[in-house]
Amino acid sequence: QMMKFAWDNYKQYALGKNELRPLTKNGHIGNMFGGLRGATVVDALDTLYIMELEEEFQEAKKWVEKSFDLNVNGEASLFEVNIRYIGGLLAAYYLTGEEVFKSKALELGEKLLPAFNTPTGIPRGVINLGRQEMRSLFSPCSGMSWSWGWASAGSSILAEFGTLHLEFLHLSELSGNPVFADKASTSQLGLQVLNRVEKPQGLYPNFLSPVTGNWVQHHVSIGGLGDSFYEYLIKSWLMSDKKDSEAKKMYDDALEAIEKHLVKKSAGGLTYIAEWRGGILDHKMGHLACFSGGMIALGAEHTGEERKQHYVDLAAEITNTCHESYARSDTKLGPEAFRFDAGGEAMATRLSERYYILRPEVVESYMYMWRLTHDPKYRQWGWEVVKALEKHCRVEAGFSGIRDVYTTTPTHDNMQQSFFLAETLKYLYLLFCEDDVLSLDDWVFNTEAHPLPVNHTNSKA
Ligand code: DMJ
Repeated sequence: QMMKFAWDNYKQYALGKNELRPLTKNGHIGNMFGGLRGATVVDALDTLYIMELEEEFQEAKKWVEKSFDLNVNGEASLFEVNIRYIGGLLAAYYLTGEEVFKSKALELGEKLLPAFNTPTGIPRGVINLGRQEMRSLFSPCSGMSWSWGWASAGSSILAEFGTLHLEFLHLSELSGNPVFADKASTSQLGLQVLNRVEKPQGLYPNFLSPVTGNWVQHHVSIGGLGDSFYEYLIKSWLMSDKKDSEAKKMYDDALEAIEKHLVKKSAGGLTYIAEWRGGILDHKMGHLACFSGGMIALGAEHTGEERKQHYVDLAAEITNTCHESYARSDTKLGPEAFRFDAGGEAMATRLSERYYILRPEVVESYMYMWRLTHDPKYRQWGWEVVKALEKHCRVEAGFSGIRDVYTTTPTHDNMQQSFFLAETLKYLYLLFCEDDVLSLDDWVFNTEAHPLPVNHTNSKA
């Protein structure tokens, strides 16, 4: 019902725009997708399908067939286009077998390739989606790429260039063209650049120069800027039916370094993952970092018996801390970031970190922890989130983020994020499904919760 409500309102007030603004009842386009439209449609396709919202799925499919225009000319985030659009289209194709999703995914994938034309092959973060061969006086930037203006010294971001290969491997698989896999596979990145460059204490900093292949700044985080790089290492291995041993080794080594240098316990007994700035710890966890409970749980299932319990415990402790960040707020929704210092534990201490934008990471970890342990507390915690969303985020025409989780009368931010339909609602739904609905043995979820099939043919080779 929540999904239907979110979709129906998007359809009524914002179909074809990227997101719904539920207070003003209009659409939002934004500047992340380079002129592409319908981010919510593409992000919602697989969730509608999985939830058997047949009529709504057909509405979304019809929009993709009739109105999804790839002939655009604007600056897009390579990462966001990949995880939301390519991921969403691929998942819709694999679930339904409908050719339209496959052909759109391949066409869009082609448009992203020029981003990899750098001295190291590490892509830049921003790409102009106009066709390169159409470059002219009127669209001189078609096919060109840039680094984000805010990223230090023209660097590329770990969580962006490290979050491409799941989707790109499938683009190669579906097209028979190895170019996608060659550009983005873990082994390419791993062997050629990341394995060569020295890692401070085994940690991966967040900023790397696509020109020299060296780190630009020593900020390490399992939250924003770093997060899905680690996620895609373990998922690469799983998606390859456990054949991509290099990705597994990179994941194991990275997790060991993270545990050694960043995992801490607060005075009150909460386990958290701190951030690292040139050797100094920042005792803060972002909401984004809360996906890590689920990731460590997923990895634990496939670890040797002697380490398995250790990682199950670590995943449970981190998930518990993230639950505390929700439980300690007045709305029972968690802040964008929370700290562990004299000011308190698992609570935001800065005004600017008190907001909640319908993010999925905490319920994502509940879903993985549930599937791993079947401890009913994860379903209870998920249900607390459902109730809180209904109470504080549901408005007349959709769901909205809130500006302060520490007040029971929060103001709304007037934005229904597309990832709310792609991820938050999908993970909540799966938390209450049987384990064979999108079994973790057969599917890996990309970082936007779009399911991609495990390549079981590998095991027959
Ligand atoms: C999503 O777009 C993805 O999960 C991404 O990896 C991180 N942030 C958002 C949701 O919070």
